[in-house]
Amino acid sequence: GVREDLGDRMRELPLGAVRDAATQRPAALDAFAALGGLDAPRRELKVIAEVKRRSPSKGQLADIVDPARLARDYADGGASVISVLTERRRFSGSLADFDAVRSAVEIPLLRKDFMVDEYQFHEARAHGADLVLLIAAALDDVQLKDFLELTHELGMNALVETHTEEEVDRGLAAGARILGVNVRNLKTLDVDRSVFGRLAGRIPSGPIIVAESGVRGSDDVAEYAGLGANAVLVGEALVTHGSPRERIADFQR
Ligand code: IGP
Repeated sequence: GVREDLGDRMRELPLGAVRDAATQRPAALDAFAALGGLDAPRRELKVIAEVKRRSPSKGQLADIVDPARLARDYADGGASVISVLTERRRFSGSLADFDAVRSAVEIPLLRKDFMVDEYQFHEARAHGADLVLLIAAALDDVQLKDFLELTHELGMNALVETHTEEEVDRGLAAGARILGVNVRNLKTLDVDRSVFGRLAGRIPSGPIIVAESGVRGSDDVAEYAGLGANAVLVGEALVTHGSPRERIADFQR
């Protein structure tokens, strides 16, 4: 359809044109505030619900026929932010999925992809993203700082993803306001939930702390919350569930 075409055409735009397209968009929504803002530790746990078709570890997770409908379900269930995978090769995501979700809900959206090039940040904003992913393991200190700055210049927030103590320190030094701890090792794909407590323990108060990956049910959510998570990012457990809306509500009880 039209949106798919737009997605494909946008990827072919030169940097100047995608930059212009980004400035035409209404301002980004405040994902930092949606996740509790400076008051995050005193607020109830927030859920970032992910539109995820496939994962490299498990293959196809769900046949998501209508990402817009899934996104509305997430929003109705009380998700504070929706994450949409746009990486195609390993996750079968696309900017067309992102566009479909953008036109369906009015809560902040995370463009979930491996962000390694300035182009992708303007492109994310041009598609209406409010939040982007910065994976500390994939970026050196200069890139981390520069991309964080660019993200903020574009009016967006960044989820700075970490998996080791060193990455947490680097994320903090770069000025991350939303710090994710991914309990899945992106190289081995192993999930080790104990990573969260270990890393969360060294994050000073200030940044919003997001526990990412491996949430199977409300027990995992409660455990992360008890260890200092302000939000959880959940994909598989939602897309493989018959009623994601109820599942999210469950997580927040
Ligand atoms: C969601 P899960 O186990 O609930 O499906 O995980 C999310 O954390 C995971 O998709 C993710 C990810 C990433 C995907 C975390 N960091 C980086 C791609 C790239």
